[in-house]
Amino acid sequence: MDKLIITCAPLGAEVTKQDNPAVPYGPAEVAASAIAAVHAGASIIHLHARDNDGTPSQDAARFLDQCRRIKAACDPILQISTGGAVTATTEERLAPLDDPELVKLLEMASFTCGTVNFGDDVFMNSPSFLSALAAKLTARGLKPEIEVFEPGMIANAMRLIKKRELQHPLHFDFVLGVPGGSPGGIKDLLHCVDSLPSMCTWSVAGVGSRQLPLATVAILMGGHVRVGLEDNIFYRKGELAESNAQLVERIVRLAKELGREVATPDEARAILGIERRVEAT
Ligand code: KMH
Ligand code: ZN
Repeated sequence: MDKLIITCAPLGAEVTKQDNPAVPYGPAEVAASAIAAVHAGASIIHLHARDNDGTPSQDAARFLDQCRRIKAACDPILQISTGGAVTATTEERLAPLDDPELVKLLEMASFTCGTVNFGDDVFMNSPSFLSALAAKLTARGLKPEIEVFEPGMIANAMRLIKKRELQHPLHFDFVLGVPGGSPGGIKDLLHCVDSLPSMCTWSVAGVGSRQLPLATVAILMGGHVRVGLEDNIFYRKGELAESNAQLVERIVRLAKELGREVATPDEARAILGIERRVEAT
């Protein structure tokens, strides 16, 4: 088995400080939380941005500020969200990829491969948006992380491969347990994994109470794991997580117990076939 890649998603567009005060807002808090997660064992940071008051943002300058602060302290693979919030326009979601200073610091970007109900909302990812996003990521030399909220999105990714809009080897992240998407039972994860061609890599981001059981199964199966407050604000039932680092530390402990070594950022680059774009500081 490859070493285990741990991705941390320190904040999303949905959970707030009202849900858990450890959710970071603004570049300084986001960077501090991400740096602690890297020191705990994360090798990929999946980044959203928020204004200091918590409003979700796709502002390139905010992403750039976060990325510079993180890169000054450590060297994870930086992956920005192109999903943003369900209220973001497609133009807003693509805009950060047009900032050359930001793109220099990135190695990946998220790529949700279809439209899905998302709680009481709809997360729109039309075929024309997917083609535009694929073209942009290819032009920028960024590796997509194919976010799969339900298994139909795997078939969508394969259609884009067939049309040569995406290239193998693809890396998938199964985001399971969002109301409206796959419920995130263990059989749901097995079905997703079984649907992938052998050259693909995958991780799982279990949402809420699905985080720990799905992460444990992924460690045992040779997949990779995403944790973080974007997906889950609890450490265990009724107990809020103290930090992103705490959630990463638990995965590192579990991996050790289960005999799986944890990948460094450079080892994660090698596993994912990513060529380093930025010299480590
Ligand atoms: N906030 C969700 C609507 C991504 O980062 O690409 C979308 C999301 C996926 O979080
Ligand atoms: Zn996200």
